[in-house]
Amino acid sequence: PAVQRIPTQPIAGMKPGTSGLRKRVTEFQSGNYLANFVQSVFNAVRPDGGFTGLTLVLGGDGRYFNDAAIQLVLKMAAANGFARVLVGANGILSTPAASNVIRKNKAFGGLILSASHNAGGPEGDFGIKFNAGNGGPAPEKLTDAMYAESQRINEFLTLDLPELDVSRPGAHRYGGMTVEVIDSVADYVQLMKQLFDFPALKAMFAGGFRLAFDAMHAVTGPYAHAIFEGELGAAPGTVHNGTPLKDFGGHHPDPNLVHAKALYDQMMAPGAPDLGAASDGDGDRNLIIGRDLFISPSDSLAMLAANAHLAPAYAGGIAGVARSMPTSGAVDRVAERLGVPCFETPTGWKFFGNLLDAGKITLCGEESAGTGSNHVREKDGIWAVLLWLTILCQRKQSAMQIAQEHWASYGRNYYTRHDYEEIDSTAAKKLMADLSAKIDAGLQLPKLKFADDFSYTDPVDGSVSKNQGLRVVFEDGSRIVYRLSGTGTTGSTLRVYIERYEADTSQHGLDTQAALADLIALAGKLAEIRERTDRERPDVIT
Ligand code: VG1
Ligand code: CO
Repeated sequence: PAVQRIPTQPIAGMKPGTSGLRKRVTEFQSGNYLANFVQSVFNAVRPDGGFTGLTLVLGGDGRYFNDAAIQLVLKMAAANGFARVLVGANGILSTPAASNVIRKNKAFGGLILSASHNAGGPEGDFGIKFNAGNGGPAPEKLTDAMYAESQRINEFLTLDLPELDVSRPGAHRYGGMTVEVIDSVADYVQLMKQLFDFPALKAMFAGGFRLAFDAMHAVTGPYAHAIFEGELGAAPGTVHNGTPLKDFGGHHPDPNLVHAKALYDQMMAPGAPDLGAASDGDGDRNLIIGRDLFISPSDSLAMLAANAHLAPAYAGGIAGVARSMPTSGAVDRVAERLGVPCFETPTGWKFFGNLLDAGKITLCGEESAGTGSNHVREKDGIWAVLLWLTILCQRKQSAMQIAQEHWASYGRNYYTRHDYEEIDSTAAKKLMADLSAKIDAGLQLPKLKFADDFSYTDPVDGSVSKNQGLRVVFEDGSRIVYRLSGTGTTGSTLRVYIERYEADTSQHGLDTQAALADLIALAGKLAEIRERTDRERPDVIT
């Protein structure tokens, strides 16, 4: 069939946020919304020679609207001249699996359909993002270009083709293009086998080790079944909520203490398994809970960095680490002891890409339950669980012992994040603007080291990203950080990150909220949170 050029008009608000474009499903379904954005992406990334001979990777987390979006993207990819699309069977690829498929096949890039930890279903959220040939999320320069294209678009290209059955594996001719339906899980399992000692882990499970993994009815179900129960022989039932559902069973597939409470309760109860873990909608996050101990993601990153050499992939040591600015400084101390650099980047995985590509870092992570390494260019939930399993296996200790020894050796960074969700956007922006002005005017606080608005200069390409969060930092390294979420779809979400370093081992067993009570109170007062948001308390505390 001939390429159809469908006239269209720009639609406001198509600005990719922290991780792609996320909107309500209903917004994506209206008019030409999705087609406009996909064409804007293609226009922004199209090489001079067009897409001739190039491969696109396509897959999503399986949420509501995934199926329809896959079909639309296939038609548009064919019309825009791609030679080949690799699509996960049934349109499914976890975010780290998609990153791997792009890299392994030297694809031009990929489109990942996901709103990650946001709720799904007809009333929930949908999202889409472009990853480049390195397998990583498009850098800001590209997302800015996509937005610019969306503001001047006047047509999109498509083909009048019947729907393609993406449940049939193998190669299919589609328009002038080939669509290869690939196994969603196989390549990923193979990659994990290269990084970790599967026989050793298998022996640990055979010896009675117990894991509880909550897939939250999201994309990791099939991956977790295949790896933990299949390859490693963990008991059937190790994977909870392992059947992906389009609406995640009505829950937020967000692995934190609020949304993964059932797992937390199980880990705190008598007879708890040895390790509890969970992942999110698209499989890039991880939550780690030891028996009787929740390990904060910031601590987890530090502990993984300190012990990474226990896994075959990192036996030679790590080149460096990076963390997002709001992530605690626990990993900085590990880097210092290892004698490797530690980079501080803005929030969002796209900022790690250059550092990983340049070989400056091996491991990186964020306080929002994301950790990863140079094996792909996304954070990777199951990878983090496998690295934790490796550490437990090699050290023959419990997660609790490992954490306590870590704190005794490095000190403990008490850390919490308070989220005020879906608050009025105008009030949220004013709160930030007024606090910023207050900081510019000079804060008068005892033992204040500095306060500023975080700005990042990429050490590889020199690009500058401003306004990445307000920081109030004290002489002893204690910090309060404020930023507005870039992944929400309704109103604004204020995130307040609070941290205090404690060197004294006798003070390492405190309740986190109690240990941070003074700073939490100060954080509220400085930004006038209660007055300006009308909220008595945060919606989510992690
Ligand atoms: C949040 C997290 C951030 C993470 C991003 C995408 O962004 O804070 O650390 O990279 O989600 O994660 P924000 O702008 O809402 O704070 V995911 O798992 O949604 O791909
Ligand atoms: Co995610």
